[in-house]
Amino acid sequence: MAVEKFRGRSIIEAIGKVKERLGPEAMIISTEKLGGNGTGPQFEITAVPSNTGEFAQSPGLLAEVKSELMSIKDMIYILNHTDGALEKLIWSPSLLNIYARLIRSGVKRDYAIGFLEKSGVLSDESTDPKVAIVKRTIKAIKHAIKTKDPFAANGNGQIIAAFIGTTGVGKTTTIAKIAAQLVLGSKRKVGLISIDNYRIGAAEQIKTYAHILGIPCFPAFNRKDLFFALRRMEGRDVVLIDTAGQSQYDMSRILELRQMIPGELSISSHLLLSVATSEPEMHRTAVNFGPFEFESYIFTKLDETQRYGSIINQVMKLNLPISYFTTGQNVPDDIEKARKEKLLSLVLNKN
Ligand SMILES: Nc1nc2c(ncn2[C@@H]2O[C@H](COP(=O)(O)OP(=O)(O)O)[C@@H](O)[C@H]2O)c(=O)[nH]1
Ligand SMILES: [Mg+2]
Repeated sequence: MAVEKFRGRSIIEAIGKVKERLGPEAMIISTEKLGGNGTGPQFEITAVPSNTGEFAQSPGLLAEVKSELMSIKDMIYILNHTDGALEKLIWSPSLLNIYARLIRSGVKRDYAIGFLEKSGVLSDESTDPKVAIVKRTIKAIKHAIKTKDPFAANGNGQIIAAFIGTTGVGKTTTIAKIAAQLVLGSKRKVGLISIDNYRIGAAEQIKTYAHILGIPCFPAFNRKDLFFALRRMEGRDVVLIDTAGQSQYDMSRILELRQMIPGELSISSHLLLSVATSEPEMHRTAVNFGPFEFESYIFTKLDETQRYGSIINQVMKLNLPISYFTTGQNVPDDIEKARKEKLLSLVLNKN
């Protein structure tokens, strides 16, 4: 294998030399910070061209090397998206690699560095490379995320859950999916209520789903209706409350809806956020729906993006458990209970 070493006063200079000689697809095998008095070269990069003979004869080996190492192209991407922290990363290509994956998924730089710091891989240079680095980083991320199933039978009687979020985020569809799972999968007795305080006709859509599942569904246009509907649902194990007509920017409507859901009843709220929306909008929604003191996030429309870092960023900003991911328009199939492993595989996907 045509391994070559390149030295530079800065990492950028060293990378420039590799790129010039071996091209942007060259793979970095190792990086090293050299000792010395600061006048000579400070960094050394060991690299191979990606089409080198041995790799070309064995495409499997190339794929394997590519999945663990980083190309010059990726390295340049990282250089353009990181300031300051890079020096801590350069001693290990696998460290750079996992960092690059996080950044490419859209995980904020500070959070990505934070995970690496927590896992200890930045300070402990004796860490057995590759496997340990990936494992420890994954562990640190898992530690920072919580998941929760709001409908796990808890022996405490009826579970009442309201689904909140911006119009179009997927509330009604998600309720239909969850109701179907609970009815068909877990044989639970489920009832649906649709709060529609602006009479925009949202009840029709959910009524159709209720009809298909053979479960009761009542509309509620005011607090009195809601009490009435809840009384009629007394024999139900789980009551799912749909809400309609809220914009994340319309605080007065959000607060009106909040007032309709009485605090004295133990109704938990769950906030739906679409991963297809921009991150500032996602966070704004979470803040504006704050008065509900929602218990979990449901991230919707995972099928509409390829960057999942915003989920991690949101959870880091406001740390609440994730209950579900929805992955498409099909009712009831396109939903799954949130699992940390799933989120990690999305965020660290090989790209
Ligand atoms: N691609 C995709 N579309 C979804 C998903 N969940 C819901 N939708 C679609 O988003 C649109 C709005 O959904 P709806 O449940 O009516 O949103 P609501 O206004 O919050 O009740 C519908 O066309 C749904 O089919 C999802 O996970 N992926
Ligand atoms: Mg709806």
